[in-house]
Amino acid sequence: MRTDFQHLLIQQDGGVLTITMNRPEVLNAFNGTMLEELIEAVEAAAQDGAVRCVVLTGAGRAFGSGQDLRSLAEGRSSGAIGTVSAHLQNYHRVVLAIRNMPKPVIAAVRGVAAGISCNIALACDMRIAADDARFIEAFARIGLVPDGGGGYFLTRLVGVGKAMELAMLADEVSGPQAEHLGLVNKCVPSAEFDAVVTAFARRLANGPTRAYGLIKQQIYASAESDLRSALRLEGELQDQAFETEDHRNAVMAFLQKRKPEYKGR
Ligand code: LHQ
Repeated sequence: MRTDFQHLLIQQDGGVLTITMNRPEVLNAFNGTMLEELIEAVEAAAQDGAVRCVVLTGAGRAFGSGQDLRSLAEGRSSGAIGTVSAHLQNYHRVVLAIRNMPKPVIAAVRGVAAGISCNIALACDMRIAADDARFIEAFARIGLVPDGGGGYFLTRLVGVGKAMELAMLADEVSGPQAEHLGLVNKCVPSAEFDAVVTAFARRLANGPTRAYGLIKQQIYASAESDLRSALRLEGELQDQAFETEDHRNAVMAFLQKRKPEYKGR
């Protein structure tokens, strides 16, 4: 995939692809270019067989501060941004590309994750926060509703009552509070953040990638279906997992009392 983006840094280390949103002077707020580049990078990562885990993060002291409000105001007055729902479709492409990608996507959040940046973190499969993280559903502060899938993700991650509070009051949630609420998988001291994210991502990148893709389908479909449908889907997905090289090799490794090595096939 190409790496010469204007507002993204791309780094590949083994099977781990790190995408860093890079407009630190505005806490990585989204302008049109960064949004288009993120769509391209996430969609390319999904297609790239050498990528087995994606880490999404921000440069500098933040994950992201949401829509760039200056470029929104300019786009509105010039007519470049028409209806907001049309503009949102680009964000929806990012959200759907993350969810549909058949491999794990982790958000690594240090500092602020506000507005639609917060909700893009919630769209990822898992989240690791530093203890200086600040999650803010900032929308109501400017008279808007959570977008980028916020209403959907919040209700599923923290339940209806807490989702309502976070969306209406738009108060900051710290890293430790986010861990307590189930908004993130873990919160770690800032000094250990990079090492923990790297170890977590490497572990996923060295795992049974095909099974991980099927697990994503299973977990997300099961969150919205009845037991009978979930059991039917489980059978279909297990048929696919059962035929993978990683499954066969892992069973052999178990029987021969050695550690399995997953090739992602
Ligand atoms: C920014 C931004 C920013 C521009 C910090 N834009 N410059 C809505 C409508 C339409 C379509 C799509 O979707 C959306 C979704 C949304 O995301 S709506 C929500 C948009 N985001 C916000 O409302 C958050 C605005 N920012 C803030 O409230 C604060 O900056 C936070 C709480 C994020 C961080 O506060 P601090 O740590 O105190 O940093 P700061 O405010 O000093 O910001 C640092 C710089 O970044 C500053 O620029 P300056 O030149 O003064 O150093 C800010 O102006 C700039 N910045 N967020 N979204």
